[in-house]
Amino acid sequence: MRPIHGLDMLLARAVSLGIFGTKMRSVINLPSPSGITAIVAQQFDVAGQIARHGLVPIIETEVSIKSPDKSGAEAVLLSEPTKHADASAKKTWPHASDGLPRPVPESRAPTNWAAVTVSGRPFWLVRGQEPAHDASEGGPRRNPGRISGETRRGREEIMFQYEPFRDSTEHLNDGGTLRARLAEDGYLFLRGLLPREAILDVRARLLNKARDGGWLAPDSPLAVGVANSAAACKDPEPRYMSVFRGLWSDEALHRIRIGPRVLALFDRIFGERALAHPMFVQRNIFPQSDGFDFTTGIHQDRVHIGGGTSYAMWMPLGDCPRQMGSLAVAAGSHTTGILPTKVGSGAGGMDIVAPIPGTWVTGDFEAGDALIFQDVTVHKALPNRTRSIRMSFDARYQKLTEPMADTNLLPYAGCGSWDEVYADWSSRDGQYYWKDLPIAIVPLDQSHYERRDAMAFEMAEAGDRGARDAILRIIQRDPLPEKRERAEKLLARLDAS
Ligand SMILES: O=C(O)CCC(=O)C(=O)O
Repeated sequence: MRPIHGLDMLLARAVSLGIFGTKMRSVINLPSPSGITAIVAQQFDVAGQIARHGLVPIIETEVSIKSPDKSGAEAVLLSEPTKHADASAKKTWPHASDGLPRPVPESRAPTNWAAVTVSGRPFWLVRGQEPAHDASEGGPRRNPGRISGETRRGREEIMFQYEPFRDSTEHLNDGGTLRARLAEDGYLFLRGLLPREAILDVRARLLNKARDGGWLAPDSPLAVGVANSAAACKDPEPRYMSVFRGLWSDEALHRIRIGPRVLALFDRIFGERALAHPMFVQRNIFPQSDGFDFTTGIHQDRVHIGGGTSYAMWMPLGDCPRQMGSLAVAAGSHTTGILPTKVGSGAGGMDIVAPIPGTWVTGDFEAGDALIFQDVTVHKALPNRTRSIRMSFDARYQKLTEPMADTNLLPYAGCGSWDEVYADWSSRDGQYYWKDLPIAIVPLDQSHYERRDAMAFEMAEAGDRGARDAILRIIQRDPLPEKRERAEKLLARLDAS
């Protein structure tokens, strides 16, 4: 490779944009041992520079298919990369009889990659095969050549292929087209719905609180939001909630979802007056690591939101490229009704178990972009593979004339009463805005949670830690003291096992 001038600056910029890693390619023509050794050493040198920025380098040295002695050159090449690996990695990096590295099952790499660490840092080597289709996923159709991504559930890696979002920005002021697209796809992707500066302002307010709560790496710029990995935590763990309460109560955050641009958009979509639910979710997703994963699983919102038909607006608080864990929706999945769920770590401690209809779509978000989707549209988050906390909020909207489930009138679970939420606000603007509205309030259909809880108890009794998130939710949120007590005992048993 030719020297890359200004690489450190470029890498720092890549980190700030949430880039996950890099790929470098060198081509070998002849079986020259000294030349090949130099090429591989150069790749590992540059990879070290890349890894020092926290990015994952992909090293790709390959023999040209036009080489006059292709197999000779490959034989020399195959012995090279292991020379640079840690002793521990060498031990766990088995080779097949053909000399090709085999995937290391314990690694974080997708299954078709072999991983090796050098000086304790991960380097990933592409093995050069297409991933096998995981039939058990039964998911949406794959589209080779499109954006690829991975999701990690436990130790499994499942490869998905994503289409890009259909962009509806140019139809922002045309309620008829927005309605037609929602009816067709179940979602709308809108660029620049809100001013970038307004979102970045809310982001800075929340990051300040996150830093005070110990969530951020002390020596990094606030705006990048680099996580303190030792503080990684998730909703509803007590150590998450103690910091989160301050974030969720932030007055600028509350106002942004009920601002005139947002409400006017939903008025246009509905063709009548829209109602913003008082309850909404603010999410802080710490980076995925070997010991931590809080990637939102595949789900539909209807079971959690209830009432009539509602629509979510998901908005990252800052730029959110796919690598930071942006949202993906299964376009067209909204016509299939409510799909069966199992206990999981997804929204409300549930994940969908049925094959997913539709086509997965996703994209990179910039501050101010919004994704709107119906309450039966299947969706999930991508894993956060950056070093920063992914901050976002998702709020719900419906026609004022439709019924709303009672739970949407409450503050977020664990955040106290509305008076407590508003206690530190500097103005009353936006407080109790729903009080005088003619809302038909109905009870939330709890049957989905009841099924989840029965399943979680059964799993926890059998020592299955997959029930832990659901058990935590019962402890924090269930109104029945005897149920909470049973969950507490089971959690203690799970954590001791
Ligand atoms: O942000 C996430 O991780 C999940 C968001 C989500 O599930 C929703 O908006 O309904």
